[in-house]
Amino acid sequence: MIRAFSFRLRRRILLLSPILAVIIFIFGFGTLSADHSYYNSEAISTSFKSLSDKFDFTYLQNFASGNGPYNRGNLKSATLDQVGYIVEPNNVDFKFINRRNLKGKPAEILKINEERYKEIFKKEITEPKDFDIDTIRPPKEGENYVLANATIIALVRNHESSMIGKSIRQFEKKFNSKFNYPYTFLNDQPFAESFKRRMAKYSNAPMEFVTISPELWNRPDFVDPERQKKEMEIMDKHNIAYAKKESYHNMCRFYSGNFYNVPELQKYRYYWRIEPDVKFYTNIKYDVFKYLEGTKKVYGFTINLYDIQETVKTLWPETLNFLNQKDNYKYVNVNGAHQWLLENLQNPQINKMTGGYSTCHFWSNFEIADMDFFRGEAYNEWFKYLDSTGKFYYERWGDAPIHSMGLALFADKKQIHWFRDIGYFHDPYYNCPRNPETQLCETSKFSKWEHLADQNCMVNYIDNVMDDLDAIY
Ligand SMILES: Nc1nc2c(ncn2[C@@H]2O[C@H](COP(=O)(O)OP(=O)(O)O)[C@@H](O)[C@H]2O)c(=O)[nH]1
Ligand SMILES: [Mg+2]
Repeated sequence: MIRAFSFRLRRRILLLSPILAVIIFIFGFGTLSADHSYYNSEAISTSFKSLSDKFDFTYLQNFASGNGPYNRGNLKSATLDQVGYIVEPNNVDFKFINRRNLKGKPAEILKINEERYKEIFKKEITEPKDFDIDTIRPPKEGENYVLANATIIALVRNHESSMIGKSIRQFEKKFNSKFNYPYTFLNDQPFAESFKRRMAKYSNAPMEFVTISPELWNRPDFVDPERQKKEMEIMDKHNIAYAKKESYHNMCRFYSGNFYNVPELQKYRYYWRIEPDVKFYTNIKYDVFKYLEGTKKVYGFTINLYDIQETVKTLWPETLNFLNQKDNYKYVNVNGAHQWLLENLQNPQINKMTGGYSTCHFWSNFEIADMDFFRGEAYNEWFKYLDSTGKFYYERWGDAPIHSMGLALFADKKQIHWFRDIGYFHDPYYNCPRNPETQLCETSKFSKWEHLADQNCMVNYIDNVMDDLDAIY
């Protein structure tokens, strides 16, 4: 009986097999393709986005049963390989994906990137196209113009009056005389009357002179002075600029996590940071603050470069520590510029020392940005953690890599803007566009010194982060 039954059943199955095959094909393929959609970068970025918004991980359970090809370990490595990140509680990690499929030794990669940089700069550009710039033109004589909620920030010392004066002269000519945005001068020492008088000569805009409180400026008590001294000696022996200068460490920490807490800056949202002895080469004929506001962007930069790896040896590992504690994974923006933080082709020796961080960063001596981003919970919680390590002193973490890493992790990459149209110089690097409004710099030149060509990270940003280079300019 059993035999006959099983034979009949087998025969029936045999007869039905074409139909079954179709059913399996339709349903099976549907499920399979659903599985595969998990590995599709579009899909994963949306699912992860909703994931971090709602903290809903149920969609992962299909893959997380521990059986078959979708067990936890495989899921993690497959996800990292496909999309370059995994973001779950106590399981946050990132990986660089060589999407351009660049091959060769670092020197060869550099050559490719240099040529691409030059090629990109050949294009003549004018103003951003993703906003109606005509609505944010400078006011005409006598016209009532409502300014954005913004200020020009300059942290300076009394003895830098002539150098900051040089910057302001150009800055006024190229931009601010058209708008008269107010200045906020910051200093850890009281500004001298002579300094204030001198600044008033450079601009008609309102000026505020602020002494930073010691709580926001000085080394915090939990930093061990003995350890600091020891570490500073080591960095100094390795020729790291400013390694032993405590005031420089204070400055970096202040700009990293405290400037937006200065009481006099609470009334402002946007700022443009300027520094002594910088140059502006382009006549800017629109309100850059209203541009950020109107496009909902939080940060604008001009120069993008590598850092001295020894200054940020453990910044990335500490950041991963932070993201893998409590529910801090939720701060990661899955549409962030992570890949740029991890690029490892042009200067791979750097990533080896930094635990994976490329050291690519926006050069923060030029910033046009939204302080509310830095005031937000994600950036602040992360900064508090970093500060608690004392490594603004034991290492020499700069405010530029800190701002940049925070932006790349917690902001959407679309909220970060390359002010490609603004010609700018801070010794020894340029952003010099082919723009009819640009004068006195050499188009596409990156550095005053040829041997610094390998410090340029702009192409890595363009190719690993920007979706469409031509969409904005
Ligand atoms: N008030 C004050 N400003 C400082 C101090 N150290 C640096 N700065 C300012 O911080 C900014 C960065 O310093 P800078 O010397 O230009 O550093 P670099 O651009 O990294 O070489 C500049 O605007 C300086 O004027 C300091 O001890 N006190
Ligand atoms: Mg400087």
